[in-house]
Amino acid sequence: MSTATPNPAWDASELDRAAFLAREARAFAGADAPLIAVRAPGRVNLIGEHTDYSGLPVLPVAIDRSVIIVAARSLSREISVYNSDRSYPHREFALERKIPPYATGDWANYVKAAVQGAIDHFAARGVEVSAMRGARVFVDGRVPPAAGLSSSAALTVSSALAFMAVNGLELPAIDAAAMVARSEWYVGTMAGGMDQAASLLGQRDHALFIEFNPLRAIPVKMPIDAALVVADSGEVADKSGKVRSEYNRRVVECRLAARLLARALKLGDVQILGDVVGLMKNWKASELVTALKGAVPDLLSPDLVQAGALLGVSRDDLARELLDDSRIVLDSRPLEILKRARHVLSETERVFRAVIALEEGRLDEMGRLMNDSHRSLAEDFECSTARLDRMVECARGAGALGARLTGAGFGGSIVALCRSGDVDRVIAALDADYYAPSGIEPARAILHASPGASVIEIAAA
Ligand code: NG1
Repeated sequence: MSTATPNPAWDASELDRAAFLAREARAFAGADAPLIAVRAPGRVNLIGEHTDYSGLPVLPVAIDRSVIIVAARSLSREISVYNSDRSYPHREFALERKIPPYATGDWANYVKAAVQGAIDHFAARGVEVSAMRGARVFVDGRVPPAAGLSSSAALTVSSALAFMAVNGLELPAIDAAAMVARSEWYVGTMAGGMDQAASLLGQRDHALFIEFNPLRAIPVKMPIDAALVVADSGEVADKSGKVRSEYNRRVVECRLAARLLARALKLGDVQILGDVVGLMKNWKASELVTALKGAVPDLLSPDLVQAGALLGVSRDDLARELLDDSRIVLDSRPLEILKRARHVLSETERVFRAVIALEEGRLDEMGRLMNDSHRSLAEDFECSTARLDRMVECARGAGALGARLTGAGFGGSIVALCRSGDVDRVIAALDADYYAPSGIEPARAILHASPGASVIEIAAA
């Protein structure tokens, strides 16, 4: 029998999962080995989609679907990772200053990304990798993968906390969030920091208003009669393939929009749209879009020659800065500048309005903002799909106050905001009008805002 330190953030099933993993861990590490257990939730984003990598705010909630890790410190310098889902094979890698990734798509790259992030962070503060120890790590993930619910962030956050805990390294949650924010870059996605921040800083019954540069999170109470239905389209939003190149292309388009807008407004050194918004505080999104429209064509050639000419920099310099040392490859489609900027800037205004709507309990307004967000994502950001569009229509038709795709899109899930009394109707409609005709196993649930990640100790038998 192992006893876990009580922590109200963990529900009974999560403690059971930890106890199960602890039995496996003890079989390897010995009955007396001190064990730590970590819980890190996934997240669903209410609004503020594709804004985080422009340094603009988001409004997610951490959810009651989590990754649990149990880890034992080892004397070796190997990290050995086991997954309770045996379709994710056992992996083992050595601790070193620069850890080479596995092949693209390998699940354990997220563990490597987390460990690499911690090594970089602590090495910069004088803790050398040679002083760090390896661990046996046992993972049980219950955040649906590739569904827009940040299973990857739950895995990187839990891995980072486990690695730190076995090495006696500590950080306040906000600093840990900043540390792991860039972890997905290791796997080749130029993601922003929303997912990791939500997983680390979540609070029960609250959404989180998250701002970046510097990272800051303010809890926003969810109105008592609000319920969130999350439904998976069954269309896999796989970040290791096509979705990743679409995502990274959007990142480049947004960065270009920022520089072109800064040039039009004579703003000097600007990298992301968040810089522009910060400098032009009194300007509305529509005014910024008009300024951009007056200055550049809506579409630019993908070779970056035209963009370089407009910005007065060489094509090669621009490529070096925007394409992350050629990790991003652009195909032959023209780059969309105006539409992408219009989405990001208008979405930012919606996030601020959404915070007020939630604080004032105006769920109708919140629903409208979510609907507007979906329309903008579909038309201007072009990251919705026919299935996601069908699902949001279906949820709204059955009484949801608002519904939108959540996460990067190109598949994955929708989130519908409902009054508690309407939830059953919305779920029944999704089952009857979306899942049944498409022949897809229903995958929808009512999710609750849950606490952020935490570490507990499991005492020896
Ligand atoms: P999902 O699709 O949930 O992985 C992605 C990014 C976020 C954010 C959203 C769009 C990753 C790991 N996360 O979320 O940072 O940019 O898209 O708002 O790529």
